[in-house]
Amino acid sequence: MNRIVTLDEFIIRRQKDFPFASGELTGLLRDIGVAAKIVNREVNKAGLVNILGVADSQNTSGDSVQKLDLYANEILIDCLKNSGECCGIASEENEDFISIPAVETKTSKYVVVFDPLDGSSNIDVNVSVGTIFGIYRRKSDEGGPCELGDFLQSGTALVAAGYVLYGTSTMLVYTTGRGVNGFTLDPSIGEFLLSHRDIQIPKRGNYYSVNQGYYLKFDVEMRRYIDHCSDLNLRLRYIGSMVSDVHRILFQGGIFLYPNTRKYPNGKLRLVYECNPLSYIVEQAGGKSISCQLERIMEVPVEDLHQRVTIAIGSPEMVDEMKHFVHRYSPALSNGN
Ligand code: P6P
Repeated sequence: MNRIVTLDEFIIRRQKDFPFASGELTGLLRDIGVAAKIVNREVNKAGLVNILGVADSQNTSGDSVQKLDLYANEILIDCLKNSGECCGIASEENEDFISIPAVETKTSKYVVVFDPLDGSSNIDVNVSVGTIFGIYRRKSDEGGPCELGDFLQSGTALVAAGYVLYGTSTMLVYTTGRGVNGFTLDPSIGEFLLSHRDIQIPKRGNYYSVNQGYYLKFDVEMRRYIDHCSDLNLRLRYIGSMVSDVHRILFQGGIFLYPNTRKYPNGKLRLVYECNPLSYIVEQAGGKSISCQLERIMEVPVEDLHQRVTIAIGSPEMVDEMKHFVHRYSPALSNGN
């Protein structure tokens, strides 16, 4: 039987990989793990305690906010505020970033971005949802409050990224730039246990994940690539929760697409707290992540906290194939052949 390794033990052991680590990143990751356990407890009983249903508010995207979104947001903010390990937070649920004052004399060199509960429209129908997070080293002077520029860093500056998937089991998957590891929550002991060491995405897979309902609204090159996936008899799997859809592809191979549409000319998904953290994880697992305009997601310049971007993320050979279709069929890129 494999030795049991808890998330805490793994994080602390991996701290040795970073010779100059001062333990702050370790503390941050552990605090996020605690927040995930608390959110998990409420997600798992959401139907019982009347926190379902739409709160009477809207988030920055104009989406109606589920009560559980607000709850998850508050839990994550509280856990990170009390940790003293981060000096600022940017969340999908908050218009502006939140500056966290130093705890006593302790200054922190990290900021955290997160989507507290991605896919929350699925909560009421008991479909998986997830938390996505990314951690940056601040650029501003450690002696003062964090600044907007600390959050407008490209994905290549991420120090760590991860997600929590509240599904048939609750998993936390993260990277600090030395591979990707997955931990499954054992509710009987309240610990995340190492269950998937050094995750590698298959070079190709039998799944493609896109909202087929928008097919006629996609650009021709995207429609041709989706037709190609269908011609290959790939299986369409799309549940409207990015964490769940990308998680399947990370483990079984495939490609997830959210191209531009008339409603979302720049794409719907958020660069800072959805696409960059998930792209870091997928690239660390050997995959690729580009925009439908063929830019590497992690190199897209970040100009706004809630910036949207198109995305094609997953198995490297399938992302390369999609690039070929864009070159061949995009009026802007094709040379008429
Ligand atoms: P659509 C959930 O609202 C989300 O942000 C992602 O988790 C998901 O992949 C996408 O939007 C679903 O969007 O337009 O297909 O309903």
